[in-house]
Amino acid sequence: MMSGESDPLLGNEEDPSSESPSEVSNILSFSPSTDEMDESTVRMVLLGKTGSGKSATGNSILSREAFTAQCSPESTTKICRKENNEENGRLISVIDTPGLCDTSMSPEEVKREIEKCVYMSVPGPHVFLLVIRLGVKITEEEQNTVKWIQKNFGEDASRYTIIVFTFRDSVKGTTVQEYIHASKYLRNLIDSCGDRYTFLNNEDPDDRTQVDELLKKIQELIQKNGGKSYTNAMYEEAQEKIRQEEERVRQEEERQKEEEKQRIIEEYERIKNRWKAQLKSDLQKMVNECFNCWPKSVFGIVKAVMIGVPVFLLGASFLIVTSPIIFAVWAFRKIRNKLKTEAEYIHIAND
Ligand SMILES: Nc1nc2c(ncn2[C@@H]2O[C@H](COP(=O)(O)OP(=O)(O)O)[C@@H](O)[C@H]2O)c(=O)[nH]1
Ligand SMILES: [Mg+2]
Repeated sequence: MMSGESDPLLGNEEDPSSESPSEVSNILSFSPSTDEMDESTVRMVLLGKTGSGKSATGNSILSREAFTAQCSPESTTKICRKENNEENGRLISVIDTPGLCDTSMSPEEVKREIEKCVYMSVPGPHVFLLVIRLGVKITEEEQNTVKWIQKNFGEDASRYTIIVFTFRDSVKGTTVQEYIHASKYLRNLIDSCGDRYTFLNNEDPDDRTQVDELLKKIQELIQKNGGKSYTNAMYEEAQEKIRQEEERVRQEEERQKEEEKQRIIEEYERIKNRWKAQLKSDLQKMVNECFNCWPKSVFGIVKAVMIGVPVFLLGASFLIVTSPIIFAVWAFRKIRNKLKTEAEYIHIAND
């Protein structure tokens, strides 16, 4: 799966509450048939990505077309299906599951269906066959599928897992051993599954040695586990761990949200107080400036009055004092001129 794309498996993990109690109890109330209770039955569950060859592997093991193996990008197996076969006097029960990255099913549906396999194989599967296709690049989607299995079935599941590499025929020019050992991821995966793996070419149903080898490995594993199978309790424990982890993540997210909220409130208060202080200081400055201006203005007015009034009074007094003199001089000169003119006239007349 490319990063950024929605992962039906991981998406599924985010909502444990999506399973209604009634659905879970339906699964739990699954009643096993007699063969499942038979201690000699070998119970195996096929897990893996869509198209990895799960159904074909089931058919190879059962030596018949029990499941529909199809070359389709979408899984043809929508529900867990169980098929039995007798092999050397021993009953083999194979459960085929939907592809873990099936795009035609919702993550909830896939999870619900896959978890049925545990209850379908009561008292529990002896082995999980983790099917991985050879010859194609191990994608992020493939890795997520494995992660999903490890997470949902828990750490215990690896003790019951055998990796089945299908499409053995597609590896050309190098041995399959060399092929898988060239990948660090596959080496680590094999290591985490106790070095248990095998190869299959499902297109060669006549080659029984490959199936016999797988059955031998399954037998060895059962013996190693003392005949015990993976149990519902282990599954429930793994699910409880997931729920606890999800709860922890939810609480962590809530705590982070709360912290973010507090940080925003504090930031808001800090900005508000800064602006308040700024506004207050600006106002104070304005008031101070006004008060500083006032005395200057008053002094200016007083100064103008004190200088202007005496100057005005002086001017007015000068005019009052000088104007009669000027008038007298003017009148005297006027009378003198008149008298002079009249005297001249009389003089002329007397002549
Ligand atoms: N060449 C080759 N084809 C295979 C092998 N295993 C499965 N296939 C083909 O791969 C396709 C998908 O297989 P299927 O079992 O339906 O995959 P599932 O989705 O995992 O169940 C089918 O066409 C199979 O015939 C194999 O080992 N070699
Ligand atoms: Mg299938």
